[in-house]
Amino acid sequence: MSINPATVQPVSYVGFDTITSQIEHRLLKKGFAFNIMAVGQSGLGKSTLLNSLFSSHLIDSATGGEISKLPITKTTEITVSSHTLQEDRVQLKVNVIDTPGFGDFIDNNRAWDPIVKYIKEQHSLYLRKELTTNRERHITDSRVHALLYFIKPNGSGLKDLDIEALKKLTEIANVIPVIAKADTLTITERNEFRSILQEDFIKHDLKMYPYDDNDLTEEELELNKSIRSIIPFAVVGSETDVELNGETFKGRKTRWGVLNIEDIDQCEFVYLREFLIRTHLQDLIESTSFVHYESFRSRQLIALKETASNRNSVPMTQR
Ligand SMILES: Nc1nc2c(ncn2[C@@H]2O[C@H](COP(=O)(O)OP(=O)(O)OP(=O)(O)O)[C@@H](O)[C@H]2O)c(=O)[nH]1
Ligand SMILES: [Mg+2]
Repeated sequence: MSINPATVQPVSYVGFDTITSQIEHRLLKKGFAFNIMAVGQSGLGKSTLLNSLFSSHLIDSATGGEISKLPITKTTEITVSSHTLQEDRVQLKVNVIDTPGFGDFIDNNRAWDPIVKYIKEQHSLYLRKELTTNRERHITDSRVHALLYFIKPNGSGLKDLDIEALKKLTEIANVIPVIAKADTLTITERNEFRSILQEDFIKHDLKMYPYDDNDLTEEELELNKSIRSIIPFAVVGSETDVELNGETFKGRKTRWGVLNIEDIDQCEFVYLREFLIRTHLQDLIESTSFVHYESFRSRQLIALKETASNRNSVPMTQR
């Protein structure tokens, strides 16, 4: 496969090795969970990518064995599967939320509604737990920390359905867009498509993750800038082992040859995984809490206050 490695790399160094043991310790002590969701049109490889993302690392929480190798079928409802992810000496609890694809209905209007509802319900669940008198010390966190949004590799840009869905989703969650099935595009086509999408995000004022807030250090801002240059990540998922020159890896046979999904010169799958579970893990969890949950929480509390004051303003005789 003749691919020029330089063309798929971010503009500058991406500090994937920068996670500090301090963060690891803090997270481990808290016993946290990381919740990741995949959303997008039907058949774009959402289920396959979720499985490929952690497949070599996932251990089933229930059985202690490796996750099942059952074939992937069409996703028909929102399903959550919990796994323990073993990374060196660190264990992370990962909840993977798979969703049915858009496009299965004649009228796809508001196809994103069940997703929006699910995300808001998790916020609401958390808020209710927070507001109980005997608040738990560690509230089980089912809020969606990362939402992978799959974009069809059509070469021309976002469709109206994507724009509408992204408008809603970026308001309530950390959205990380990905170019699905990138093996169907050449490296040049991927880069061109990426630029078109980056312009579309700006044009439609879609606020993708990561955000540059004021407390970030110079280094973190630099890292985000570099990351942003390769977002949306062009990804390829595979559940099939392929053999090439005596080596076996997760891959796909393409028009150009065999593609190894773990090879950063061939697709950005590894960048995406490192971004999710290393460099931005803590920030994804914090942004969910401080940006998205906080705005949900304040809206709910204001509404509660208004209901209470309306009730109080009704004259006693009318109560
Ligand atoms: N070429 C290519 N095919 C892929 C890729 N990922 C998945 N596929 C294939 O695309 C088909 C659909 O994959 P799924 O993972 O079920 O897609 P999905 O988005 O979960 O589909 P729904 O659950 O129906 O929304 C399967 O035949 C996969 O083998 C990829 O990266 N490249
Ligand atoms: Mg699916």
